[in-house]
Amino acid sequence: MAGSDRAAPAPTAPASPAAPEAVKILIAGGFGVGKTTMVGSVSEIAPLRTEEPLTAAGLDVDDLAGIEEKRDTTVALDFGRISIGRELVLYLFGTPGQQRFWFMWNDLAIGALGAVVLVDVRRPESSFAAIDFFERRGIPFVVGVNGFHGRHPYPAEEIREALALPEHVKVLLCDARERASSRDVLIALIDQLIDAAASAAAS
Ligand SMILES: Nc1nc2c(ncn2[C@@H]2O[C@H](COP(=O)(O)OP(=O)(O)O)[C@@H](O)[C@H]2O)c(=O)[nH]1
Ligand SMILES: [Mg+2]
Repeated sequence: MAGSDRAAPAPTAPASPAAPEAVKILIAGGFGVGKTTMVGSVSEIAPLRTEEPLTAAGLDVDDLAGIEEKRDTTVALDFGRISIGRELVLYLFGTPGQQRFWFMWNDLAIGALGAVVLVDVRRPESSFAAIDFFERRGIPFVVGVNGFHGRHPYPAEEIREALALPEHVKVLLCDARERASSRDVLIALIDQLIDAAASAAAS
C-alpha cells in the first residue's frame, strides 16, 4: 500500500511555550555575610534551609565579631528559585560559610554556571577564600556588597580595588534583605554571563 512504509506523522504538539532554561547559581561568601538572607529574600518558593542554632561548641571556632546578632548557621545548603522573565529560572544554592563545611563546595559547584560572592563590607576578608575558589575554577561570579544596616561606606570601585578584582567582575552594592536588591545582583550576574558568552562566540 502506498506510503505504508512511511513513518506516521508526529502528533501535533499543543502550542505551548518553551520550557524555561534552568540555571544553577551559587550564593557564596564568608560566614554571616547574608547568604541565607539573600536566598530567602529573593526566592519565589519557600526556601529550603538547613540551619542549625549556633551552639556554645562553635564559640571558639566561628568568628562572630561584627555579626553578634547571628543565631543560626547553614550546615548543608540553602535552596531557592527565582524566575527571570519567562525564559530563565535560576536555582539558587547558598553555600555553608564556615571553613569546616568547605568540603561540600566542590560538589555544590558542579554544573553551576556562575556565582554571587557576598561580601560584608565590615569584614571583606571573610569572603577572600570564596573569591579565590571561583577564580581558580574559572567559574564566573559577581560580588554583592551587603550593606549591613543599609550602610554603604565605600563606593563599588573602591571595593573592587580592595579585593583586587579584574574589570569584568561586577561589584554591586546591595541589601540582602531586599528582594529587589538581591534580584538586581542576580540579573547583573546573568548579564555578565551573557556578555562573556557573546565575546567568546565573537573570538
Ligand atoms: N542589618 C542587617 N542584617 C543582615 C543583613 N543581611 C543579613 N543580616 C543578618 O546577619 C546575620 C547573618 O546572615 P545570614 O544570612 O545567616 O548569613 P550567612 O551565614 O551568610 O548565611 C543574620 O542574623 C541576618 O539576619 C543586612 O543586610 N543587614
Ligand atoms: Mg547561611
